[in-house]
Amino acid sequence: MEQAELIWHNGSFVPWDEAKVHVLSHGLHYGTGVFEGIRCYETERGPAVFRHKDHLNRLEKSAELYYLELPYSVEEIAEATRELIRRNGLHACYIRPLAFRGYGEMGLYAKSAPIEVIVAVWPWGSYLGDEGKQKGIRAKVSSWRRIGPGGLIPHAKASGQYLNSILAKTESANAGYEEAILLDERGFVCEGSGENIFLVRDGEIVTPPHVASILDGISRKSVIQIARDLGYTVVERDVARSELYMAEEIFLTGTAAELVPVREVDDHPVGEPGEITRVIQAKFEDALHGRAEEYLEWLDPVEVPAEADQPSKVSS
Ligand code: PPE
Repeated sequence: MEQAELIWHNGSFVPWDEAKVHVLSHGLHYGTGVFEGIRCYETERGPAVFRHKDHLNRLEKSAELYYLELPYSVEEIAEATRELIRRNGLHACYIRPLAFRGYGEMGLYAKSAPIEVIVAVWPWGSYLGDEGKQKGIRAKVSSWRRIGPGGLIPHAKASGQYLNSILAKTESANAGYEEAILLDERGFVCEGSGENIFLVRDGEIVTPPHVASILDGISRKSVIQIARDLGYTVVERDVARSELYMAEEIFLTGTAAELVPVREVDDHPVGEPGEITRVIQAKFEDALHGRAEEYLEWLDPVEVPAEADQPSKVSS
């Protein structure tokens, strides 16, 4: 991975190589952590973080769902992040806040193990490749079902839960596909290993609902709004697996991936990225990069002092 100079760790800005934890950190053993994936984009008005507050509110909610008390407020983490981006001299980057139970007590009810919080930022290009964003990717329905509400909390973005995504992603990558699509425990379409999913059926846009164990994606929410503003009908409803093979268009949305068309599922062709996908992708890219006036409120500007206005590293 690409590195930056500094990482914010429990209130301090520390050199990248010195941001360390004890091997008996609780989160390492039990997955007791919650995190976010956020992006900062270079815009005409300077670097800006996309839906910063929404992501941090979800972090706070994920923590609360797992009884982890965040020692910093959303506003404190937001300010630390803006400062971290400035100090690292970055104009576009991926942002990874993580809160986890640290070192101090083992066992499952380790109330006295402190909660540590870090924010790391680094340049990270297209998650599923630039070519994938242009031409679409090949996906495979996973043999692993998405975690269900009977055992975990699909709405939380929690570290331990990602073993499920990793199983699915590994299976699909080993089989030569670029992404996995997981079904929920009932057998309906849920989402990608790290993205929400949308289909076009009879000109209507369809996406699985909250009860299908999805992560309530912020890109998903943004794309639903953009699509409706453009005049498309968006329906949140259960989607049968076979609809993946009959869809006119399919695309995935996520912070790391952004909007990525799917051109093939389980070796059934979906085809080249279709018109609806293209139109929404273009508008979404405009929103991310501050080129869409109507969505400027989604961007949290990182004010960079004029003399420090020299990008040392820039990613798209
Ligand atoms: N579902 C899952 C399981 C998921 O991990 C993500 C984000 C989404 C949906 C889309 O959510 P949103 O980013 O709010 O639109 N996945 C993050 C982690 C990727 C990683 O490999 O790490 C991300 O995109 O940052």
